[in-house]
Amino acid sequence: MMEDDMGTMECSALDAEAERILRLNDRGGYTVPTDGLYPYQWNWDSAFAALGFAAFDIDRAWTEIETLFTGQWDNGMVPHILFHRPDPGYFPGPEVWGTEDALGRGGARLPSSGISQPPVAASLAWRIYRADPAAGRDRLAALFPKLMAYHRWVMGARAESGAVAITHPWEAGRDNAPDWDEAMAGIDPQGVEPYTRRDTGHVDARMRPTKEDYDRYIWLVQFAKARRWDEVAIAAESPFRVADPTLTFTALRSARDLREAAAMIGEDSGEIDDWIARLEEGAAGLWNDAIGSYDAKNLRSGNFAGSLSNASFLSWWGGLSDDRPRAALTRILTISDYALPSYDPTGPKFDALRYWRGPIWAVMNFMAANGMAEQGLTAEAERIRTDTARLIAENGFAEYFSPKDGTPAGGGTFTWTAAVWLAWASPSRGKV
Ligand code: 2M8
Repeated sequence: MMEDDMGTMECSALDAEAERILRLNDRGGYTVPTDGLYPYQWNWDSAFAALGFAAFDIDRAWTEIETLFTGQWDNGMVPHILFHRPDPGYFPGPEVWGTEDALGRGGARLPSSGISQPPVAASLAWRIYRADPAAGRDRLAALFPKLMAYHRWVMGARAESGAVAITHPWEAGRDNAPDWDEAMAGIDPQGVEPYTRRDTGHVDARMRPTKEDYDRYIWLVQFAKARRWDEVAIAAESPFRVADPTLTFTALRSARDLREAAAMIGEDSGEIDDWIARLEEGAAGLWNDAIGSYDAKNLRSGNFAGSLSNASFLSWWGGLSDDRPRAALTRILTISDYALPSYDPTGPKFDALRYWRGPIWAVMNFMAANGMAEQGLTAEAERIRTDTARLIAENGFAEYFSPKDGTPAGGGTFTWTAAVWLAWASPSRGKV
């Protein structure tokens, strides 16, 4: 759909609906991804929620990120979930994570998970600042040391190969992506305590990870909990350690945006320059010639996953002008009715509705396309933006969408889909 194809009335109705969804999912200072299925504050969802709020309520946008950082650990880590208020509708809850006496948690005041997520907060905070510098200057300056501590943790705890590694599939945010299949197969989930999934009570099980996946997710949580969430012990002993394009490219992008923020505030950026150099080198190591794209790498075996994913196309968002991924991108855009699928539709593991093994995710489209536009791939970027708008206009603010026919999947009235609409996909807004 080109901009002109959507009537002004339809567009403003969707703008209003997106705003309503953000308000609906607002729990007072933080936003849940969607009611029921995800009743807590998630790290990267929240940063995107802030971006959405910035389109109509800049103060509320800053509050969202500030609340996220109230859960920051003493070691700088920002958890992937903050359990502000108990809710039995989600598994695994705080008692399963058991982070109370975690090394690194220090005086963190909030119950939380023990792992992190793609570090997009710095980039989105920078974007929100640029939308209204007068409103954002002091708020960004106050957040800056916290953002620096977060990235110091990312670089210190996870960037031993230059690229940024995950210790659990949930850290990549792409929970059941084929990227982790080899590393997950290396886990024997013996000794997992009995548990009851809650997600399949909210959403069709065919759209969710399998039981084999969940056994391993919980096994990895128990493994790290038994080590008091000690990053050094986990790095030395866990069977699961995978260098991930999502974390690597989002960390690289955030480092570049932090450098801009440092210049604005008048802070030295020497440390950030080092991070950028290390991450660029690490990113280069994720290039997999065999599939002509960036790829995840199992740091235990040294093997690439062989997975052409939507995260593969975040290299432009990471600020790399490398043109090599363009051939794969052109192929994916040509064969897809809607872009960008989370996994190559011609690949052996493609599944149109199963979560991160095929479906389209608005937040990934936002980052991929904005990166492409910045690097001169304007036609590709516009194709992805109009596809995102069409998916939402035709199917609503779903968690994700089938790349075959746009079928909405997962949860509905979804915060980050609404946010991406307001900040970027909507023909009328798109101003953040
Ligand atoms: C999904 O992940 C959570 C675990 O973190 C889950 O399935 O329970 C992912 O899509 C993740 O990227 C996202 O942040 C989260 C909340 O939307 O849901």
